[in-house]
Parts: sequence; C-alpha cells; structure tokens
Amino acid sequence: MKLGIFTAAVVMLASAVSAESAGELHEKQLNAIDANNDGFLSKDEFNAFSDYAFQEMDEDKNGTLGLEEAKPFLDIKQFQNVDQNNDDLISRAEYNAQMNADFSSADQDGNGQLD
Ligand SMILES: [Ca+2]
Ligand SMILES: [Ca+2]
Ligand SMILES: [Ca+2]
Repeated sequence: MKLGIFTAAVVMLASAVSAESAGELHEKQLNAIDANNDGFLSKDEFNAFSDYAFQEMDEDKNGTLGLEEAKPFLDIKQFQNVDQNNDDLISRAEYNAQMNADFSSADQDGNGQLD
C-alpha cells in the first residue's frame, strides 16, 4: 500500500505502542485497524481508525492539526498537500478529504476493502 496521510496515521499508531518490537508492532497495528480481524480493511474500519488517529495527533484537542502537532508524522510537503487552503492548519475536513483520497487510491479494484 502506497498511502499518504494514512501512512502518517499508521506511524502515529506505531509510536503509540513503541515498546513493542517491529514484528509485534506490525501485528498490533493491523489488529487495531482491522477491528473484526477478517484480514481486510473495510471503509468503516478505515474511518474509525482515521477518527482515532486524528484525535491522537490533535494534542490540544482544538479540532485542527497545526504544524507542530503534525510534524512528528508528516513532512512539510505532505503537510502542505493536505492543507488545501494554506492556513497552516489541517482541518478535520481537509484531513478527511485526504484520508478518503488515500483509501480510494489504495483500493485499486474498487471493492471498498483494503487487503
Ligand atoms: Ca476487517
Ligand atoms: Ca490541534
Ligand atoms: Ca487548512
């Protein structure tokens, strides 16, 4: 999977469970995202993970991601791509738009699931 902000969100999740080894980490990430453990990532599961990731990254809980909040997960180029109106904040709408675009581009056969 070649994903943009979704990858950043997974990195966030990885850092949240940083005590684990790389192998266990991978397993844990997948289990955390694939809620029903069927080995596929549905749009619902993706959305739930997307919500969770945003809330985790939004440290001051003001509903937007500033440069400082996003910096551990996104480089400046990625940040600017997501920040469509160039106000140096990633709004929830901008974040959701990017996550949806990432999901669509990863879901190459268009069946609404990632595997
Ligand atoms: Ca699933
Ligand atoms: Ca914030
Ligand atoms: Ca913005």
